[in-house]
Amino acid sequence: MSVEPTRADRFSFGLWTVGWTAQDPFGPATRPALDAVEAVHRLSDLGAYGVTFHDDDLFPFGSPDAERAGHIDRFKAALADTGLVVPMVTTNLFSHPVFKDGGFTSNDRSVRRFALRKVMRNLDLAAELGASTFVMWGGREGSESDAAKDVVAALERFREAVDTLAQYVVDQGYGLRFALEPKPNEPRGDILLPTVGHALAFISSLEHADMVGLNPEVGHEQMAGLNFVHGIAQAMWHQKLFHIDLNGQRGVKYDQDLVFGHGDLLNAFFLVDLLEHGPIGGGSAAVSSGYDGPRHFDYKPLRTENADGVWVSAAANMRTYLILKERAAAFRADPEVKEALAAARVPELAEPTLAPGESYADLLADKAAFEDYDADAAGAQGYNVVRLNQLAIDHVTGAR
Ligand SMILES: [Mn+2]
Repeated sequence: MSVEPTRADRFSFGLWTVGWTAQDPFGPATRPALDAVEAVHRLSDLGAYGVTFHDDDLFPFGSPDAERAGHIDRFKAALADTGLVVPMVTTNLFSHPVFKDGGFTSNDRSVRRFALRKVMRNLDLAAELGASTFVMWGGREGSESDAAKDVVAALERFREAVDTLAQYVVDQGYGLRFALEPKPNEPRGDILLPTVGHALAFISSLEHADMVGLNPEVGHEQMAGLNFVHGIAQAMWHQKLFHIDLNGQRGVKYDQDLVFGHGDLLNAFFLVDLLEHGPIGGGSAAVSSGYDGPRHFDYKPLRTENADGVWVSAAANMRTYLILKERAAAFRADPEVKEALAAARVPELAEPTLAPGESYADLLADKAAFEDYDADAAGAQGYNVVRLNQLAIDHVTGAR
């Protein structure tokens, strides 16, 4: 088994991940700032294929045009030197105090107009760098008081923003799609579009719904106590898994941004299995295969680590993914797993409940389906789930 990452694995990292200097609400930075050019070279050396960024990661907020251009030129040169690509770009609408009540949904209309302009400028840069995905994480779009935010009006303004920006992308001829990133809370007490499900419903209301999908993050769903594998499966079923943020989280608490797999390892295993192999029981006509986008890590190196530890943690994300990928392949190939899947009736769920051409009238006429059905016998059967789950644990732990 090879757990050495290559470009073919399509691993990417945000500049803000390895570049996090580890200041938190209780203490200052524990590491020096990291230059974007060094980050590109180190990530390339470790086997990544791509790098992503917020505008403010690359040039400080409010940089004069000439300084901004200088930062972009240095970054482009590093990309050219290494061959790294920029699959995704995003805009910081959360750090500067101007955004403390939100960007697209600030109560102050002038802030909303400024936010749209900041994103449009960054869409130009994203297109210039060849990105295909533009992520929108609305970290400040929310409130701490139900008196201070008209949520219905805020959703209307959010929709106005996404519709306006999508029209801009269409008119400019940019090859970009948008990916909304749900999060339930932090930094706001409550954030709009808090989960994958909320965001999917919001997308269905958009003028350019076809251009807008999701960038779900492992920890963000798990902060809400939700099963990330279920969320990803539903996003895939809606054809809305445009991008993904991989990391680790241990239960319902603050956003930990741990290394991928360093939180809920079993959920990470089934996530990699789904992304690599598609639905375990065969899925549906709409979704029978996996995810072909970048494997993007959005994590924070622990505050305990020094600069060397940053690169150990970056490598750990990719190593964990590749180990789980190998374990998932072994799980799928194991004849005993195939037999256990059949015993648990998993593939049977892919079979339509009505036969081809069968109508509800035919179902009503089928006495075996109801009048003569032995519900007690069906209720007495076992579904053999524990044996199947233990086989997964045996594979994850290397016992098989
Ligand atoms: Mn996070």
